[in-house]
Amino acid sequence: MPLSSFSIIESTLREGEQFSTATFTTAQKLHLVERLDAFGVEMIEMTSPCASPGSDRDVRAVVAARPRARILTHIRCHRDDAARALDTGVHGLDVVIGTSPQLMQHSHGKDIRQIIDLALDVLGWIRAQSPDITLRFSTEDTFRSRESDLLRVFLAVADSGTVNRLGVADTVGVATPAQVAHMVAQLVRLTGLDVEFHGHNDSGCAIANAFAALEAGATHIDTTILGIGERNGITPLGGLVARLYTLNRAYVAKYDLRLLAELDALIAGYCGLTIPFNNYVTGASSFIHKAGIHAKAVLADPSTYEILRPEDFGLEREVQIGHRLTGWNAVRDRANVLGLSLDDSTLREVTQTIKSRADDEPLSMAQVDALLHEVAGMPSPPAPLPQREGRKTR
Ligand code: HCA
Ligand code: CU
Repeated sequence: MPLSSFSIIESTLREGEQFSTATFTTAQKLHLVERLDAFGVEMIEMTSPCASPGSDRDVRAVVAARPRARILTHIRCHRDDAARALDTGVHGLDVVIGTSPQLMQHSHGKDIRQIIDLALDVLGWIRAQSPDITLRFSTEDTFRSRESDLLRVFLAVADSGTVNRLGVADTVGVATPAQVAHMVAQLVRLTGLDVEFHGHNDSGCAIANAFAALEAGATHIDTTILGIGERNGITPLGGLVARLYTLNRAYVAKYDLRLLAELDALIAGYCGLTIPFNNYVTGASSFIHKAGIHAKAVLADPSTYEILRPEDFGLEREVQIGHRLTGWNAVRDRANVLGLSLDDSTLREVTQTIKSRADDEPLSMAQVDALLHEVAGMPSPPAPLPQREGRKTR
């Protein structure tokens, strides 16, 4: 499958609700669905209606809002759960059952033969009730499951002809990209069905694993905004977008990337979080350039040190000047922005002044501006231009 035709299953309203500080109100869910629709995700996964009365009401409210994205709900492999989920009118069911020795022992107590029988029963029943619904079957804790067990389960399900998609889930964040690629490639080759990857981030591989899945032929990737989810979460929407964008912007051209910052801020607000400084794309320092050598090159051509163009995300870059690592090119650029004409030797001198003063404490942009006005023999402006610290370039 060409990388450009994958789909995002946005699971902030399911996996994301399992994040420690996430409890979304109905209004927040509806608003988020509306913004995810504007961004352009293909599918939105919601908490099972069996979880609580409010969860049931919210799935119905979201379906009734008729978003463009397909609404899925996530259920255990049970006929009762499936019946309740079907009753909400969702467009797709994501059915999951654990296959690792740990989950077979501590979660449902079934062996592989029983898992296969149950899966065939539940999936067959769902398909009989609803010939048109999108049906996915996944194995929880795929990467601690025995490969021979997985293949037995997946092949039996694929042969039953009931499902549209198979899912592999790195439930504990233990998989490596090579393991994910191996598993996904096998399923694609053996079943020809669509394959979804869901990856936790416990060991920091969630984005790399999602990408490996896509390269191996996966058709669907689960994400959440900011990567929220159980423990430290799953593949973040913004991180996946950044990974794909840097390879080829066309892979993510179908999404409105300028809404990423709004989505991240929305979920940070809902969950009482601060967006990490090193977050993909939307971290506070994602587009700040500091050292003199970097500043010089970025001012000449931003692509020298940027693989993501901030303007494609509705953001701005910033070149910091008032610090000890500054260089005279950045200072000259700032003087030009302020409309001050200073000769090269004056600029070099004032650069040295900034460096030695900044050895004690970095200068604010207002202080840099005041110094430049002073050496130019001009009165200082009342406020720094532009407003934020640093020189923003387009
Ligand atoms: C969980 C379940 C799950 C399910 C993923 C899937 C996981 O909450 O533990 O349905 O594919 O990580 O295994 O999120
Ligand atoms: Cu999960």
